[in-house]
Amino acid sequence: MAKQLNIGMIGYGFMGRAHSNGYNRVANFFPDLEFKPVLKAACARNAEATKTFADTWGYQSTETDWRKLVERRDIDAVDICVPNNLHKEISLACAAAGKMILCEKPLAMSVAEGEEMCQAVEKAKVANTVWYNYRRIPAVTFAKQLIDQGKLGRIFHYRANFLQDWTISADLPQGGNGLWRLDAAAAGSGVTGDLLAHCIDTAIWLNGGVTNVTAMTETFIKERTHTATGKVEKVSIDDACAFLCRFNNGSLGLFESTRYARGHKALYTFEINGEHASIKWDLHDLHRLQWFDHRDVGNLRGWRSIHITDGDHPYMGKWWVPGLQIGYEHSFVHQVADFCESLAKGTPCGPTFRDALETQKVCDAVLGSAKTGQWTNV
Ligand code: SOE
Repeated sequence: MAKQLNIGMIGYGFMGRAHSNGYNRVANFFPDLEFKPVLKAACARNAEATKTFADTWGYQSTETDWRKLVERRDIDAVDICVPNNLHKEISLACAAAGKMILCEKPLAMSVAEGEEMCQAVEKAKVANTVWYNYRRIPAVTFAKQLIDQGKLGRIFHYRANFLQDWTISADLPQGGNGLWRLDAAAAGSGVTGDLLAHCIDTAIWLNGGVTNVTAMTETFIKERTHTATGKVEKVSIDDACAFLCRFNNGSLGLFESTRYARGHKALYTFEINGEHASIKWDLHDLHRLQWFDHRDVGNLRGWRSIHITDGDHPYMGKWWVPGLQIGYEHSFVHQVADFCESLAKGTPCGPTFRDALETQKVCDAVLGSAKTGQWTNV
């Protein structure tokens, strides 16, 4: 009989749904886990909307004050799915109450905040993880295995993009549901914290730490109506960001993100060039890993497109039969499964707050460099 892991969810937006789906499906596909999530309570300020969310996803109860949820004795783990400016306060309260934390990315508004959060969870010794979900797309996890096995040899280049186009209209307000991502007071930054943070997390995981960066950012639409005040206010987020970096292993990095790439909805791609082989991955074709191996016989050498759906590919043995693929939402199921497994083993579930702080450090260095125009150490 599995032990219950009682979840308290704060927030009910897009991510609240993605995480709830992960909790709901995990036991069907990972039946041997020692812990099974139970959706105990959902919490948000709007009582009616919270009730609808709770009924839709199967939460047993609702709260409208996150402090009450954190204090509840029947909650083991709190999922923080609210705008970034609330991550720190809620995390500190959870740590003080001895609750485990699953926090939406990015960890915090700044390195200083993130450091405080790390100290709080480490002092309280509560399990913690940050939802950088793309690590757990099977093709990305497989790339990690290939790199760790040394199949690429020495790595020379790491290239990543995250391109979207949903904020091009000047009529789009800042602030409010979904649109808080455009409001620096709630989000901290624009594409750097929202999109590049994913690319940086994956890059650090696959290729190790970053030494220094040089960056540029742009805010294309300088003023937008604020949903809360109804007034036209200055936009302080970065709409686009590009940076170069050096990794600790001597390789060079090139990263770009924007919400102004007309035609691209969520095009996260990366390419890694090593001494023996190269890897390419594309979120729009997420179950494929492109692989080029210079050690192949010369006249057969070329890019292979590996369909990551076999039982011996990461996570895939848990799903359907070989050849049948899974999607975006499964990365969250995998993170829940790994969190439950690490609880059983008493090991950390990466990315922990401390791991996510490394990403935060790169983000802060990128934004700092864009301001000064100087190379900046991480
Ligand atoms: C923004 O549009 C967003 O939803 C991010 O907030 C997510 O983290 C990313 O995975 C998809 O895009």
